[in-house]
Amino acid sequence: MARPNAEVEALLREYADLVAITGGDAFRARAYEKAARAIGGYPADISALDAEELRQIPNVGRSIADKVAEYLRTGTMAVVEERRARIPAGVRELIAIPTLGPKKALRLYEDLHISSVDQLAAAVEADALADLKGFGEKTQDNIRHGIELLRQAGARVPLPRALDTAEEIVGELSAVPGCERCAYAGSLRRMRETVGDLDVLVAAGRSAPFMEALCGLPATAEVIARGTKKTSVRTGEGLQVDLRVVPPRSWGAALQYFTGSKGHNIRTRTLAVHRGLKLSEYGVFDTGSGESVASRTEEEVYARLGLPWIPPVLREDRGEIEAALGEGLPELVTERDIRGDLHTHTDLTDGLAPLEVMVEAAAGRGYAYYAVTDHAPDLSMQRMTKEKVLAQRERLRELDGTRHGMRLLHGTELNIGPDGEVDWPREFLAGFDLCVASLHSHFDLGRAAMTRRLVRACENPCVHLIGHPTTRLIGRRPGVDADWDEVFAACARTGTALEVNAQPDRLDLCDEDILRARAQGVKFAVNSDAHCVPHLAHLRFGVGTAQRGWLTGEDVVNTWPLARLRRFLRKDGRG
Ligand code: DGT
Ligand code: CA
Ligand code: CA
Ligand code: ZN
Repeated sequence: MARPNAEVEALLREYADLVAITGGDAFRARAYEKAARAIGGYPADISALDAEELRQIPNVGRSIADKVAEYLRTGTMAVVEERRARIPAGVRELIAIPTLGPKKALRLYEDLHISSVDQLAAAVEADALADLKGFGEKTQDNIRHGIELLRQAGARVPLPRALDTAEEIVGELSAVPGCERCAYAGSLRRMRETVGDLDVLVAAGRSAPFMEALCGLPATAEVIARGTKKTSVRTGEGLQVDLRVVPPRSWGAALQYFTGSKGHNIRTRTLAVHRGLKLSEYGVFDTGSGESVASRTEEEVYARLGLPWIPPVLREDRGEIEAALGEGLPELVTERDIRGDLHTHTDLTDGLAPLEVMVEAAAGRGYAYYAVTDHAPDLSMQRMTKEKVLAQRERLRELDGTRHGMRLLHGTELNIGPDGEVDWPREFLAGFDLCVASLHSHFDLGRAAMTRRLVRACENPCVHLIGHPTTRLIGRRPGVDADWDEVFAACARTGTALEVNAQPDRLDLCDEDILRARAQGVKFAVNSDAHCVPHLAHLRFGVGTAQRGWLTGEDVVNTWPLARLRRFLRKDGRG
């Protein structure tokens, strides 16, 4: 995403929050929220646009366009500065706590002068909220639980933000004279769903110019520690970056060591010991002679241990060493293998872009097929009707095959009701090429009822794919409780695929659930769930998650040729 778009999106979101906290009208806060989404989702860099051009972006009216133009011109937005002066930043932090709304946040600030999550946690522990109106036992429990959730994810950064920062830093350091190699390692290279800190490596003869460069980067807000081997800084967004400069001959060993995971490294070091070797970030050494026997490339290092090179996404000590020594590593699905996206939206429901624009962008990604799956009527705020969806189908059939020959599938995203039933009668559903079914409500049914509900949905012959199956939101909402092994068995039995939803705050199913489902023979679809053009590119995070779940092209139905996919969609077990 273009950086100015992301900056303006963040600023407008902040303004919306501040309006809500200060008791401004809810409509106004929502208008800013919508404009923030639209600008974040706008495919072109907005920094070259004037107020008039900004107004062409959906959901951006005159007043918002003027404020954005002001920001692009001056670097600040006066209305935001005014509100910031009235409300400490920590109060806004409070509304990040699930279930704590802006009204409660303001009350906590005005009545108890609470302006940070830590202060709130302390107040709950000290039972200081008891006398506050509207903060009964249940609310306090919710707050306690919400703080816990926030803290679990808290210090960790979502994958896309970590990746943007890492790519920027690697780009800058690669341009420093004397740089032989530069890459990021750590959990980001393993594509974990959140990242604790960035680990950047440089291979060079002298370290000083790189340490200097890192400290001077625009992204760097604070230098934590500066040394000759390692320097740590913090970015303006609060992400820590550890830079290590290693001699070029140690590159492979250092990359292997700092990619981790810790668990994987313990296994590789043990393997080395069994072979009379010692493995460190400097190389593989003969224990007897102390001589270095491998260090220049990762391939060399692994080969010395009797292993093939192991893809970083597998390095979690979840059986990859055994597989590498035995039956072989899986041939992981790649982004290039994906022939089409099977879960996407348009502005007919809550997407931002019209059908034509989404289709054009999808064709630009080289897809062979593409499914449009707008929301079904039971999600009543989307106001879907039969007439609307049939009109969309007609338009879609006209577009079918006209963009680089890409084939279009007409689908819908159904809502799984509390009893496992879905929208629309069966005859009507039969008219769709593809039905995704997702949970959008009733998340607290209890384990048995939730399991029955999901199994029921799988047994529906019209349901091909369960969307974002657990409905977790990383750092904000845990997944629903169900007997997942039973659900996975139902998927395998009925030929219902499970989604690996690529939205970075979902990544649902997650890697561990994928591993469990795959063991039962379930098939998967890796989808963007795009609500605007830039979201289509989120697919890479879904592919990373699928790889962490050991999936191959054979496991993922949207890598298959269309004819085979269509057979699978008949749900007759002959996929
Ligand atoms: P994170 O930052 O929490 O998302 O996760 P990682 O895996 O990036 O962890 P980090 O940044 O602490 O360390 C980067 C890598 O360096 C880690 O994956 C493995 C290696 N490493 C760090 N400390 C140790 C250690 O004490 N023992 C071993 N074997 N490896 C370590
Ligand atoms: Ca790290
Ligand atoms: Ca680190
Ligand atoms: Zn969706």
